[in-house]
Amino acid sequence: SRMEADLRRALGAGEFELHFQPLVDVRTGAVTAAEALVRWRHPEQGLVSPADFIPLAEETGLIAPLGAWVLHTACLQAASWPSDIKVAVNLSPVQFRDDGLPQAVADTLRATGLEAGRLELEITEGVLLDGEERTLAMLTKLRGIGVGLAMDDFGTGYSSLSYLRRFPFSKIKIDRSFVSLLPDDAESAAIVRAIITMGAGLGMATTVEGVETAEQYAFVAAERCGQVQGYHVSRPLPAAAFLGFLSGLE
Ligand code: G
Ligand code: G
Ligand code: MN
Ligand code: NA
Repeated sequence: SRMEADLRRALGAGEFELHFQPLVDVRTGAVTAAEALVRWRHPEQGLVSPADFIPLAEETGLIAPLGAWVLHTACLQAASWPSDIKVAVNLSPVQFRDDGLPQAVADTLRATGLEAGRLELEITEGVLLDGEERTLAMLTKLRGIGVGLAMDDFGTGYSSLSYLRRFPFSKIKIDRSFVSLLPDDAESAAIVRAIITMGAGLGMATTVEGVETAEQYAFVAAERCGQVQGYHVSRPLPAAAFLGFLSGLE
């Protein structure tokens, strides 16, 4: 297709960039991490959302070079940040299906000089459908490298609580669909509270996504989630603006 050719061209032309959305520790208010979110700076269409090109990249196999670029660039940039700040990178289920992934992650850490403990890989529940043995082997290899593993969009799709027990995740990211009706909606409040409690009981960090208001922030902070991510703290920012945010200049 035309967009496929355009996507291929864009990779060569260096039209992709990463934006970074801060994650804040609710106890200290400090930024502890940033999630890398890819954007396509298209010469005619302007900034294109990944929702509009990741699916095509997955269908065409272009996600392999694009995902490698994202991982390398996120690690390289994070290596220049203060050493207490981690970077989180989203992995497509297609990348997860590649047996070479653990080696590629280890190679990227070595090439960029980023300490393994500062990289967190975000995985959606979809990858867990590939087969339990293979998934467990892959996750175990990745954890063996020393990177963090976050279960992204938790609570959507085919979540099973047993996944959390069986697989070595270090973090749960509570999907923003559970946050949008907080703090007034009793059902949402009960679900968010229960997931935070469960994460704590399983020794996993929890990040609440999609926190847009001061009231939502206060609710999840009172429930003692680990971190908060959302427009109330900051939108995803270009690299330079993220560094400005860190220094309190924004
Ligand atoms: O930032 P936002 O609206 O634009 O992202 C939309 C979707 O694209 C989200 O589901 C997000 O996880 C996904 N996404 C953003 N960056 C990446 C990336 O680098 N790789 C993959 N696989 N998905 C990404
Ligand atoms: O699917 P994943 O959780 O990786 O992607 C995060 C998505 O959520 C990105 O598209 C990001 O831009 C978006 N996002 C981040 N914070 C907020 C928020 O506070 N509200 C909404 N509606 N979206 C958000
Ligand atoms: Mn994510
Ligand atoms: Na998410």
